[in-house]
Order: sequence, then C-alpha cells, then structure tokens
Amino acid sequence: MIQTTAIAHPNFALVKYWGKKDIDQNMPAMSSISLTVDSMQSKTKIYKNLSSKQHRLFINGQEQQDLSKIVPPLKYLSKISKSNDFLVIKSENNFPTSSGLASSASGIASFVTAYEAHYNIDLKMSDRVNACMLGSGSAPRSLLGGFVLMDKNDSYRCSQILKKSDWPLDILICIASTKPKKISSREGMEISRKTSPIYNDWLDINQKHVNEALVAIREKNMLKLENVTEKNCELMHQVMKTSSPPIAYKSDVTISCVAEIENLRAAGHELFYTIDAGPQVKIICDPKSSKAIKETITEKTDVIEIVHAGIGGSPRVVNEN
Ligand code: 2P0
Repeated sequence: MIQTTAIAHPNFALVKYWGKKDIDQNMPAMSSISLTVDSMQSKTKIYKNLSSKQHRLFINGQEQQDLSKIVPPLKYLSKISKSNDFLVIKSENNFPTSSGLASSASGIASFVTAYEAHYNIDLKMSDRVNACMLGSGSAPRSLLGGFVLMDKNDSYRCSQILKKSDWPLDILICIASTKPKKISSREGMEISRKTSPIYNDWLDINQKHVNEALVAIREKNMLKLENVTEKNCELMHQVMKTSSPPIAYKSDVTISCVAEIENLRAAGHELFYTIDAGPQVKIICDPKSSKAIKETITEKTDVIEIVHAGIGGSPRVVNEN
C-alpha cells in the first residue's frame, strides 16, 4: 500500500491571531508574525482507506470522532487532485497536544504537505495556504521556516522574513501543564470577538504591531522585538480576560515564569516571552543565556519541563514505507 509521511513544526506567534473575519472560510481578522520551532514536530502519514468509505483520523494513536479541522482542507485538496479517495490519516506529535503549543498548526501543515506529495499535485503556495487555513488559521505559518509573516492584506500570503541562519536565537518552552485546555482557541476567539469591549482596539493596533515587529526582525533588534512581542501578547490576554465569560489561559506557574524572566532581564540577559492559548511560556533568547535561563526557571518555578529548541525549517516529506 502506498503511504506518504510528512513532518511539520509548530510556530509561535510574536504578533498574534485572535479573532476571525470569516468563520466559514476560517479566515483570521488580522495579520500575524511567527517563529517556527525545530525540536517539536508533527509527523503525519496518509494512505487510502481500503476497508470503509470514510476518512479516519488518528492523533497519537487515538481515533478522533471530530474531523472538523481536517475535512475542509481535505475537500479543498481533493478538488485539485480530483481524487475521491477516503483516507486514513495518522498524526503523531512529539509534544503535548491541544495545550497551547500549536499542535493544530503543525498537524495540518504536515497533512497538507503529505497530501501534496501523495497525489503528486505540485501545489501553488497560495493553495497550500488556503488548504491549511481551512483547517487552522495559524497553520499556514508552519509552511515556512524561520520568522514568518502571514499578511491579511495580501490574500494571507505567507513569506519568510528571516531564516534561522540569519538570526539563530534559542527558544525555551516552559511547560507549565500538559493537560488539554478547557476552551479551544476556536471557541475562545469567537467569545472574544463577540463580547470583549477592547476587541476593536485589538484589531486596530494589529498593523502597527506588525510594522514594529517587521522592523525589529529585519534589524535583528532584541529590544525592539521584546517590546512589541510582549505588548502584543499582553494585549491578547487582556482581550481574553475582558471577554464574557472571561477566558484565562495563564496559571500561577505562567505568572511566576514571567516574574523570573523580568529578573533575568534585570541581570543583563537578552530574552523575551510570549504566551498563547495555554499556560506555557515561550522564551526567545540569545543562545548565550539559555543555560542560565533554564537553571533559574527550573529552580525558582514549578515548571514540569523546559524544551530547548531552535528556529525550525519548513515541512518535509520523509520516506517511511
Ligand atoms: C496564534 N493562537 O497566533 C494565536 C495565539 C492562539 C493564541 O492561532 O480556530 O488553533 O483553528 O483557526 O489556529 C490558535 O488558533 O485556531 C492561534 P483555528 P488556531 O498563534
């Protein structure tokens, strides 16, 4: 049986997506900028289902009943491949799933990459972006390595701002909890769009934050990138907090990690943080400071584990038949 496997990495947003312009098309209401992460990955294998007329999705060996993130990309791609095959899709993450570590982005991007190779369809980048976005609004950013811009004002075109070798920063992922989140990003961002009194301010400031981050990344200026990344992150968490009901993804461990980051910065280390829809704290830092940061955070907080990563590359097909 012919099967195809691809690997993609998660991405962490420095300028974030939180809120949709179009729910049916799953279109983000704003542009975003991200960093692809190497050590963490989703590996997805696909093959034709010969035993039943349905798609079957397994994540980390568990069959999923909810196929709502995979069917829209599949339909988009099957129009291009002109295949009406039913597929078995088996995806494995080497990191906790659904806990604010962008597993849906790397999962969907690895699926789209495997599909393209399996059916030999040689997609345009815009088709990859469209297929990924139908599955997860943050997934198109995982189609490229390095620092990535997804530009809402240019049909969500994804472009690489810098690659790893241009600015080889370290990424330390402080795992505060491995439990799946109670409110999915999809639900949470709809609640915020409908109820947060500062949601429009959040939309209005997006382009300014994008411009600031683009300058900071192109100049490789840590201080400027720290400034805009932390401002953007904290504003998103304010949007969440002012939603009704309020949404809180940070935990006590998250807060204590941030306090230690401030201390490390005061001691002269170059680092900044971002936090997504979960309690994990992602630290971006000068590799020279990684050891000291890991030692301090491990000693002073209750983090479960710190994953030491670098900047990652684009998805790839792997031979595993
Ligand atoms: C981001 N997040 O920009 C933001 C920051 C979470 C917080 O993109 O509904 O899983 O599938 O489009 O892509 C998470 O959103 O949501 C996300 P859907 P997705 O990384």
